[in-house]
Amino acid sequence: MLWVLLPAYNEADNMPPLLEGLRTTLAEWPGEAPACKVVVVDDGSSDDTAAAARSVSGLDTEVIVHDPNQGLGAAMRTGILHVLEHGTDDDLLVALDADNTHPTHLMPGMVAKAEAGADLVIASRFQPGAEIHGLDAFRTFVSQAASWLLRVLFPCARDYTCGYRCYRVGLLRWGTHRYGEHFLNQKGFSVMVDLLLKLRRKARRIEEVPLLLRYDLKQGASKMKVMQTAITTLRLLGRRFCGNPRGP
Ligand SMILES: Nc1nc2c(ncn2[C@@H]2O[C@H](COP(=O)(O)OP(=O)(O)O)[C@@H](O)[C@H]2O)c(=O)[nH]1
Ligand SMILES: [Mg+2]
Repeated sequence: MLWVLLPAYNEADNMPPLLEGLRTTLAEWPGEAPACKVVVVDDGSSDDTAAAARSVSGLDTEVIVHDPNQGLGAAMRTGILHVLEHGTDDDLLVALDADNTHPTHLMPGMVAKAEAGADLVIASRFQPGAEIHGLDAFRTFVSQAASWLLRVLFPCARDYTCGYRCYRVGLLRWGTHRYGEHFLNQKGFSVMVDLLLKLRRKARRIEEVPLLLRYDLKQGASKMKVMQTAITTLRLLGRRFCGNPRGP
């Protein structure tokens, strides 16, 4: 089973083209397409995100609606715990942004790497062949700086912050056993870095594929508050680097 997790906050405009793209990707999957369930975690959006997600036919889509705006980390937590409850350890979970900037046609390549033995596959902006369209210079610099810093402190990947990843469900289940209530305890965007730093302790193989980032297709503004995310993430790295791998 392939689970596709979409954390979404006010993505009504982006959801239909994204899900239509996913439907096409599944129809054109090389070889036999995996059975696929889509889980949208709508963070109590003030637009029609949930209705937009349900409007696309031909997919097995479940929409979980949160109380308004609990944050990206809370949405990832809800979605991952849902998959752990209903999925098996051999299933794969692909998480990606719901803003239609992460092309679904990268999924077959990511899934193929996972099926060949990778525990975690990252769609990476820093892998040769990656293309970035429409991201401003400041955001590009911040993600580049994060990559440099994290590669020095915790070498295990090149792109630590991109949300487009394929996880083996068994690896996520290990995370819940190892970290208990502290697994998935970040409320905001730092969830991505935190999840990778935690899972790297168990993942035997973390691999990356070149990301095609279509920021030019995004409708609406980014939900990320760059300075707040940078500060939260730096504080998190400080705690992790000073030897508190499990803690809050
Ligand atoms: N559920 C939920 N999703 C969020 C929240 N903030 C952002 N997201 C989603 O997280 C993903 C990343 O946010 P996005 O605006 O694309 O950030 P950017 O790609 O870094 O500019 C998108 O799918 C958003 O809809 C939130 O507070 N709750
Ligand atoms: Mg995005």
